[in-house]
Amino acid sequence: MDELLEHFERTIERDQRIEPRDWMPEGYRKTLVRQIAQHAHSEIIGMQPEGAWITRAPSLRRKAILLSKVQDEAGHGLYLYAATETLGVDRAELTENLIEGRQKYSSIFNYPTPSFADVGVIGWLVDGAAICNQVPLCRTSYGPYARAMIRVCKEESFHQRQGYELLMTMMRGSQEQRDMVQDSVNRWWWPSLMMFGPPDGDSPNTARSMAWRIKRHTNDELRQKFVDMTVPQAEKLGVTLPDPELKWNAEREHYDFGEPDWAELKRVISGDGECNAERVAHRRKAHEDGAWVREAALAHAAKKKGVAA
Ligand code: FAQ
Repeated sequence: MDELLEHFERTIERDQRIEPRDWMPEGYRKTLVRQIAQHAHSEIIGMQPEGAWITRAPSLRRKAILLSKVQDEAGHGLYLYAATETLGVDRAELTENLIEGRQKYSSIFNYPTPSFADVGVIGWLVDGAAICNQVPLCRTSYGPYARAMIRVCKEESFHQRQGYELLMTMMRGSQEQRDMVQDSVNRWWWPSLMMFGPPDGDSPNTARSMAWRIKRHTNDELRQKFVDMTVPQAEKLGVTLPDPELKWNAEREHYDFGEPDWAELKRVISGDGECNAERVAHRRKAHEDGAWVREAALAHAAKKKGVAA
């Protein structure tokens, strides 16, 4: 046992990957299942806020782009469920955990999308935050998760650009369109900062996950990186970020920014956000409506096996 643990620790120290067949401490496996499953659920639930706009997109071009983005999110969810399955859990069980409220998904998807500008702002801010968080995860210590992140990040990059391009177009439009963009930025800015999780002093999992190199940066480090990256983009776009404390700190060479409402994050994570009930009910219905597909696929697989035997 000591030898196995030593080998595991040496692999982590050398920045090599742990693979599914390798021995790993139970806590490491559990942490990965928790994080990767939450990540997969986020991608799947994350299809809903923008998906609501597919039938109402203002042009064929916008509809095609949005459709493709939402399909990519389904793909990300599937790679991530597959990565979780390499840790010995079953995808059906993970879906049950999500719809029964036993596993979390990102707080950000519990906010409503009342205007088409929200599609652009989700691409710009939410995918932007996702990229900040996920690029370092391409070097996470668990091989299947790290490899899934490489493709996911490439696609998220396209998502962020389409969001920014949509907002650029709207900002060149009428005053009403510019107001829609500003209103949307006002609503999404703080929830986007909360995506990175609680502040480091209040984050029970960070120290352990950093030691195991599952996480490569702390929540606050990534939040700062996101702010630094986004402020110049907001200036170029011509929108105001709704934080009076936001200003360049020449000494730190970073932007200073205000404190997100952590009580709101806690509330949303614990199920009491504006759209939590709706998101989970929608997912549950889609799962139940899809039961016949799963049954048909199993029957087909059994039949093929019978023929082959
Ligand atoms: N929402 O100790 P920590 C996307 C929970 S991107 C909900 O700091 P940890 C792409 C946390 O689970 C979004 N829960 O936890 C897309 C823990 O609870 P537990 C998904 C949160 O794990 C874009 C507790 O609070 N990305 O989907 C949140 O070390 C556009 C204490 O927190 C990922 O999942 C939150 N915001 O750090 C799709 C990235 N924050 O489990 C569609 C991978 C914290 O102990 C459209 N995950 N919690 O009961 C991570 O990097 C980490 O898990 C963190 C949290 C940073 C999210």
